[in-house]
Amino acid sequence: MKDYIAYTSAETSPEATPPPALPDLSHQEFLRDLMLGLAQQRKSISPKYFYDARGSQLFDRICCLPEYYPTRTELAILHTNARAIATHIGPHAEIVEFGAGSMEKVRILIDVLHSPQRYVPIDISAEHLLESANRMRMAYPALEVEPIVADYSQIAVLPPDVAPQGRRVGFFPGSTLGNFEPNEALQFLQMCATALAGGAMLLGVDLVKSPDRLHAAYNDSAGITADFNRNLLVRANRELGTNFQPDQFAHSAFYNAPYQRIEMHLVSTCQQTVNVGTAAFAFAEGETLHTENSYKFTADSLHQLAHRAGFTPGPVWTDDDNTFSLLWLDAPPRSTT
Ligand code: AVI
Repeated sequence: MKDYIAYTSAETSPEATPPPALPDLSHQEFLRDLMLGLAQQRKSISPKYFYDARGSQLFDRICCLPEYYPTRTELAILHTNARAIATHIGPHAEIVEFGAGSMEKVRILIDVLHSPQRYVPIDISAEHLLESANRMRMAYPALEVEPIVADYSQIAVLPPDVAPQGRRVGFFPGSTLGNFEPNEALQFLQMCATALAGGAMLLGVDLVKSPDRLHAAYNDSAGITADFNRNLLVRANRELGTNFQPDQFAHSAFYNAPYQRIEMHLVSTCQQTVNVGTAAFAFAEGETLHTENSYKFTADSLHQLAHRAGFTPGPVWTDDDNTFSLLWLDAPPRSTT
């Protein structure tokens, strides 16, 4: 029996199972996106390129920083409400985790579920996914663990349901939804509503709060977020042969209140030119490369978004300070045609 499924972004059917995406292919995509992003009047690049091995390690460190409240707050909400959430999920469930990473949070749920049937973690990082999936198999021998190596935002079709007596529940913690642009967030949730028809989704999102608290979370005193931001340039130099001078780019993160989002940028500290492939891109002093948006939500904005995506919002679990929330969203019924 094969112990994982690999999808490319072009093929999302479980019947078509090509080998894991070749590194060259992802380099080509990175090169194309970087060239397109640098050619824009306002230079930008997708935050998905933060997560090479070093970027993932730096992100793990960010999650433990005193200023970065989302991870520990979400973990606390999960611990406090695990049994109530388990009642909603019900027995014999199948949990599909989008962007599974270390699978730490899902364990809190699996530990209290009644006879969970299958766990389907989806992640683009094959090595990390398969290692974590093996740890899950050892920790939960009765649970079927079926990892899928793929860009979870492209998975329109999930493997056939194995648990007809239980529900299929999507789990998307960590407020990663906030790293999508609003139209992408809607499209992703619409895709989830279809893929999870008859089931539900548990979504973890960061909430709008005082700009000072937000600012501190993305400008930590140890400088880990700055390293995480600059690592994108280090990665480009290594993988694409670009000649960014990371120390000539300053980390900048601020709360853009009208858009309800943290913006992260790399600010060129001098006039300089960067070579990417055969092209050269000029940076004026003070010009920025926009590397990430992290949208924050309100109860209202979340309800509207969920409705527009086709979900029916249910209970919301939050902390006493309304810092972070976990939302239960019922997917539409399965179509009988
Ligand atoms: C992964 N994501 C939800 C994090 C966030 O808060 O937007 C990424 C991050 N960027 C800087 N710090 C953490």
